Amino acid sequence: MKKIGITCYPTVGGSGVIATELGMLLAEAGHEIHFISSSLPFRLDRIHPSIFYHEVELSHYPVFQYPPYDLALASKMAEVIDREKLDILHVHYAMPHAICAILARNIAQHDVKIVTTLHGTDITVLGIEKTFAKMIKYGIEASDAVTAVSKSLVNQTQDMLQTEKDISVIYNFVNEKEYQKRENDALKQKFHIKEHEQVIIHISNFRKVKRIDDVIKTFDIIQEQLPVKLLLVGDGPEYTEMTKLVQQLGLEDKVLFLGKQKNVSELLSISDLMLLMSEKESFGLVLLEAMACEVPCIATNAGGIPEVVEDGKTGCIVDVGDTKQAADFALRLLRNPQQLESFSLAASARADQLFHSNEIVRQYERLYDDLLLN
Ligand code: GMT
Repeated sequence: MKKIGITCYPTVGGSGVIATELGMLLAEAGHEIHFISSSLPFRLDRIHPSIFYHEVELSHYPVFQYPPYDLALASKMAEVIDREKLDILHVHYAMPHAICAILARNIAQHDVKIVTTLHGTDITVLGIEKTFAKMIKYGIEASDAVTAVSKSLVNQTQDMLQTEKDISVIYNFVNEKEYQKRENDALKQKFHIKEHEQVIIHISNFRKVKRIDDVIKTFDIIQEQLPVKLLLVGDGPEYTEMTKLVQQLGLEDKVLFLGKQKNVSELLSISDLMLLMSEKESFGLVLLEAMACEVPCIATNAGGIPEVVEDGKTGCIVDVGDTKQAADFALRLLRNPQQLESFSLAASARADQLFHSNEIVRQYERLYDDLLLN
């Protein structure tokens, strides 16, 4: 049994989902887990006697123009390391979590090992800014072990930050109990989707990098030839622009904006195809969620996506911006029920074989074991 601290962005996003699911599975495997974050991680929905949550409290002392969150986090981490005698502090995101963890390790009396997991935007967006690049590099190099969620992210990190730090790839995973196909025709009816209509789904945080306009343009080509509906799930900065584009194209009856949704596995279960047209994506957790629910994916060749989707077997990989190729492939697949079925089964088999939570959790446990042996 190990005592493991976990810090992540608790609110939204794939990194928070992975950190929380990992904590819950590690607790089920017999470890003691201490979440240290500014609010309760949103996926922390199961009660377990070995899971503890330590809230980082912000000081609103009037001298501070900005409440010093990073220092409050480091100080809480140091307190928990010493009081709970943590063996490992596993942080998700280099900025600022790795830096805070290193500061906490210096402050604490008890010996702890720092593991940093890179999720993508910390490198692909923040790493570009010179102000942060040096600090991210420091956070990575001073960690005891670093993992990234795809090979592509390892290469990008090493190129961008000019670091020779050993970074191991540990892929993302999904909670298989939740992400599986469940027939639900009633849900289709609730959305007024007719039985013969096929469903295309996109799920994201509606940031510009997700290129949702390409999703809508691809859908526009498809809907000219087939009876289809598009489910747009999520919310974010591009939401309003996208509603305008749908109006301009006259697609209001065929595109359903669902906003943020909790039970995406139910929506995936009524979907025939996923579209993810991002220009940056270190992994694309929604692709794996879709695959686990037997939904083939059409996605771009950005970042780690080709490591998740197997081109021609579980979906199709297109160039960023190539809406025509994406639509051509979708039309071929949707018109051929047998091929669609074989892609669906291949997608769930790949999710099971390459990204099963049992195997991924084992990989993290092996990493912790190796660190504590040295
Ligand atoms: O994609 C986002 O904007 C959210 C971000 C996050 O913090 O969750 O996602 C990143 O981490 C996910 C979990 O590892 C990956 O699946 C996403 O591909 C990655 N996003 C980007 O690289 C843009």
